[in-house]
Formats: sequence, C-alpha cells, structure tokens
Amino acid sequence: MTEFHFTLHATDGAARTGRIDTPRGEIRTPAFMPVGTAATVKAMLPESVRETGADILLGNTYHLMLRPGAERVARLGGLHRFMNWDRPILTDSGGFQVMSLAELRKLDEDGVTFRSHIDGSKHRLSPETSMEIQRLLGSDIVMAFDECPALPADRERIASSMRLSMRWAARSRAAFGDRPGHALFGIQQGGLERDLRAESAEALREIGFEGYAIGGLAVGEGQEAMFGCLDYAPGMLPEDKPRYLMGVGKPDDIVGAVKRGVDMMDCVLPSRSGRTGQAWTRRGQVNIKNARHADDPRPLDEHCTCPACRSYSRAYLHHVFRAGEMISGMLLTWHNLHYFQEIMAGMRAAISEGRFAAWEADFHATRAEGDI
Ligand code: PRF
Ligand code: ZN
Repeated sequence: MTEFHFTLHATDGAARTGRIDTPRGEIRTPAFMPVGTAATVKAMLPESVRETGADILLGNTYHLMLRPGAERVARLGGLHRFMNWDRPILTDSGGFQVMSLAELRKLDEDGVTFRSHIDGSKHRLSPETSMEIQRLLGSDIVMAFDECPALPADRERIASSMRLSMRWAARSRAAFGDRPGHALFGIQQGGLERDLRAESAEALREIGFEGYAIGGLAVGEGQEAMFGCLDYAPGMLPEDKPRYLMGVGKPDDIVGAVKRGVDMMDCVLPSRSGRTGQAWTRRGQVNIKNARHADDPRPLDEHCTCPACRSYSRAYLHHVFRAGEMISGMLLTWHNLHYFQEIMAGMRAAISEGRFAAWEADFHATRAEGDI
C-alpha cells in the first residue's frame, strides 16, 4: 500500500511545488481544496469537481457529526463511498466551526460542549472524540483538534489559546494512533505574534506530524497583516512536510500565500460566491446580477474552457440567476472552481520552471479592480 508521503519537486524563492502521495491518489501542490462541508461540493457532481482539476476535497467534522452522523456514514461505507468521491479527503477537526456556528459553547481544558445550530441538541468535542469522528468518516488527512481565537484579541488570550491548542495537538496525536496511509496534521496558532507562532511551531515539531497547518489567519486581520505573518510562519514549519493555510482565500490571497511557502489551501469562496452570482475571472470579478450583462452575448471569460464559458453567454447567466434557476449556481460554481484550479496549475508550472515572479506579475497585470 502507498504510504502518505510528500515529495518536494522544486522551489522558486519561498514558493514550492511537489506532490503528496496517498493510497487514494496523488495531490499536486500547491493544491486548492474545494469545500464539501456537508458531503457535497454544493451544486456540483463529484465527477465535475474532478474535471475542474481538484485532487482533494475538504469535509467538516462539525457538520457531518450533527447530520447525518459519523456512525451512520461509517455504516454506509465511509465518506468517500457515501458522497461518491474516491480521491483524498481532508477533514477539519470541528473546533473552528463550533466557535463560528454552534450555540451556547462552553470551553474547558478537556474540550468544548455546544448546541447544534441545526436542532439545538447538545454535543461535545474533544481531541479524542474529534479523532474518532474523523476515523469513522474515513478521512485521509485528519486535522488536530484546536481552538482559534477571532482577531483582534489581546496577546494573553492568544497565548493561552495557542498553548491549549498545543496540549490538544499532543492529545490528538496520541488518540490518532498508528494508521498507515492516513495522515494527521498539526495546526500552528499564535495570532500575529511572531514569538507565539515560533513557540507553537516548536511544540508541533516536538510532537511530530505528517503535515503542518497554519491556523488562526484570515479571521479578520486583513491581507497585509496576514501576509506579514506568512513572511515568517511557513519557514518555522518543517521543510519536508506539506504546509496548509486554512480557510484562504481570494485569488490574490492564494497567490500571495503560495509565494510565501504555502502548499495547500481551502476556501468556500469559489463555490459560495458562485451561488450568489459572483464570478472570479483572470480579469477580475463579475457580478452576474448586474443589469449591464442582460444583453451581453460574450462569455464570462473568453479564454476560459469551462462549460459555463464554452457554451453560455453572460446574458444567459444573468437571466438564470435573476430567474432563480438552479443551473445558475451550477454554472458559476463550475467556472469559479475551474478558475481557481487554473491558478494553481499555472503556479505549479511556473514554480517548476523557475518563473514564478513573472507569472505573478502577469497575474496582477491582467486583473482590474471592481466589477468587470
Ligand atoms: N483551525 C481550524 N480550522 C480552520 C481554521 C483554524 O484556525 C481557520 C482559520 N482561517 C479556518 N479553518 N481547525
Ligand atoms: Zn469559465
């Protein structure tokens, strides 16, 4: 059986390209992971998600434990079989979603008690229960259980939360056990405090993980502050293991993160904004709701090869959005996911050919601010 293994192929400045081998297939890095929170990338068939170029999806412990339940998914053959995606799946560990979605949260040393945002039922998550749920789901890349404070927060709060997350990381490692072919990723915290990021990285390296995530960013600090942190945070993590920036981002966030040494990212943006009429293109954002598209026979992006751009006009996309037709979310999500994967493929090729700076300059030069 293939073990979980990361191979670095090339670097260009801090940017890296490589490959993660898993028993369920390879993940080309830098990788963008579409979000399939509730065992579906909304509005997309799994085979269509694959056609956009995705090697791996993200699923959520929090949502799946509440509905349909991890034991049920396990009885039905695991998450891959349940949702008809046989390639790698990474699952987030739940703590971050509890803090943003659940009601009546109570945090203590052992874990967190909360009420479901769906039906108010009471649940508990801890490093041990999160590892068990992710095992039941059959996740290939399991995330350590952590806590992520919203920014701005004072230094004392960030430090104590980070240290709690590091104690939880050690418990996650112990509870994960020995599972060949599956990986456990630790999550660095520490807000925008450089010494706390270093302390967190050191604690994670001491425990030892198959990959390392950078958590606690893109939580309200803004791009400049996030990039400031990414100027040093990836370099604190082991060079020979994948580095994953959680919950990022817009195309320019993704490019800036890869430039600074990030290998993996996930974000709901391409799928969520597709359903609200927002398209992301090489030349900028298109708000398909806008009346000026009503008579426009051109595609969203004349250079794009996705089904939405190959076969439909802006006028049609505008019409079906206004009419509330389901195909609107389907086509725009497909286009957005295709575009995000095209960015990743472009960066991978540029890094391996040592021309990332030129690729990045072209990426920025092609784009306009505001609605195009
Ligand atoms: N921790 C976990 N999941 C996350 C985050 C985190 O810090 C973030 C922060 N951007 C997104 N998702 N476990
Ligand atoms: Zn397109």
